[in-house]
Amino acid sequence: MKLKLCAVLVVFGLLVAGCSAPVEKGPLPEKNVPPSENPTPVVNEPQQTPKPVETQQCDYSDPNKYIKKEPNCVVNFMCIRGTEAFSDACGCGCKPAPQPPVEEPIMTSGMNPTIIFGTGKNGHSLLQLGEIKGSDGVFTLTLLKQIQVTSNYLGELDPAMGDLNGDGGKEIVVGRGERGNSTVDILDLNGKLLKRFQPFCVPDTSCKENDLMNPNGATHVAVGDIDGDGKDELFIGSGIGGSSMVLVYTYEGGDVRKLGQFRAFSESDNDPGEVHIALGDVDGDNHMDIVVSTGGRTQEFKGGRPSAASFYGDAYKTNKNRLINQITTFFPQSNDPTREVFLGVGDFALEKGSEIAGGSGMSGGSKVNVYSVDGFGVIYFNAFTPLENVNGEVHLAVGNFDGVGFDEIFATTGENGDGQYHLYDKDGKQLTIENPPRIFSRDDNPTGEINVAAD
Ligand SMILES: [Ca+2]
Ligand SMILES: [Ca+2]
Ligand SMILES: [Ca+2]
Ligand SMILES: [Ca+2]
Repeated sequence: MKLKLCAVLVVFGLLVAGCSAPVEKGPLPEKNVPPSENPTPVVNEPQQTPKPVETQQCDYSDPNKYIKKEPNCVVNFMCIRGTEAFSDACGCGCKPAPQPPVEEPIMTSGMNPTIIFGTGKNGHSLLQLGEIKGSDGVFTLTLLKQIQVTSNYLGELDPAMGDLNGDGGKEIVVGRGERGNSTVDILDLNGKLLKRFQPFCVPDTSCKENDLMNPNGATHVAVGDIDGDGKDELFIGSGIGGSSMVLVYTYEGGDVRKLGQFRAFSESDNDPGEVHIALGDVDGDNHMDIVVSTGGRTQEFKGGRPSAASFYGDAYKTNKNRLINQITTFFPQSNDPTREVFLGVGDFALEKGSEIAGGSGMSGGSKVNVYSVDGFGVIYFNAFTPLENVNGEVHLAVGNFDGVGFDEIFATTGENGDGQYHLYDKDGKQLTIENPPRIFSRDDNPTGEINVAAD
């Protein structure tokens, strides 16, 4: 509780304080208030005859002792720190103030990461926190902290970052690549494990008939505040064989609670059953939407539908998973046999709502295509040359890294891409990153695939 604004007077050598509300005090000595130097006049000055200043000091040794016994007397003294003034039927005085609630410390170590990277296939299960800044079209990437996550079989991590508990600090969410046992971790920025869970049934355990299966064990994650309560929800997409499931969780009190789930694609639209997820308001109604895209292929997959992105508006609020639209991101002539699309959502055009950026999957030619929710193409460009990124897969993170104008697109390589990255503006023009650091060493991330997310 804040103390009332008090003026301190010196009367007969004793410190006496008079509080401003209600203002009941003797006239101030004229010498303290030269008219020409008093720009803020006292407002609501009571017009009644001022009472004499209370000359009795608070009994600081016993804050519970009443100073005056007169019922509802005027509080015109100052209470020490940790106590507060009261006035009630018994009198008035100082009493112990209620203790402020103990807030959960924000474990940020002063870091403000805006981008997070995870090792790709056959990597060493590492995360890297970074900060991108930009000024006058020149950007810097500063690597802040590398975090070792408990290894999974193929060492691939799919990260996301956001404020899950609403304390103003960011948490890290980590999904897994192939054979990752459907694991999802929540970490603080120092890498401390806050929660580990497996949202799908893990083979080798006793799965029941209605359990959600995810035989490949990959989990793709995204975070965003879907219900507008100031806390980011956690979205998990299935891996290959996982029936295109999207699960929505909230993190509270150190645990996770499932809010809902839906199937993002029919089997014919996404035979592999793997989904990538991004969050953003794509239809401009000020409610966050869930954007999902098709994943990689299975051995048996023989082509079929071109790769697609779908948008589910108000899915959480209405619990109806209303499909806003489904668009084709890459057409068959793009020669992308996997139909996989890596997603980013951001503001790249003046139109209402955010646009959807899709990065091509394996053998997709390192393409980035940006669409409006209506399916109109906004930008098309190649994020890497064939030599830079041999298999043509592009991972994306989107953010307004320089804080001005539209969002930028941060693109990283897929397998056999040597861990390279580039930054692009809304027109597909490559932006300069000064002295770009290597994100993971070749030993730590031998295939050069980098998963990336921004917040
Ligand atoms: Ca937080
Ligand atoms: Ca929320
Ligand atoms: Ca929306
Ligand atoms: Ca910008």
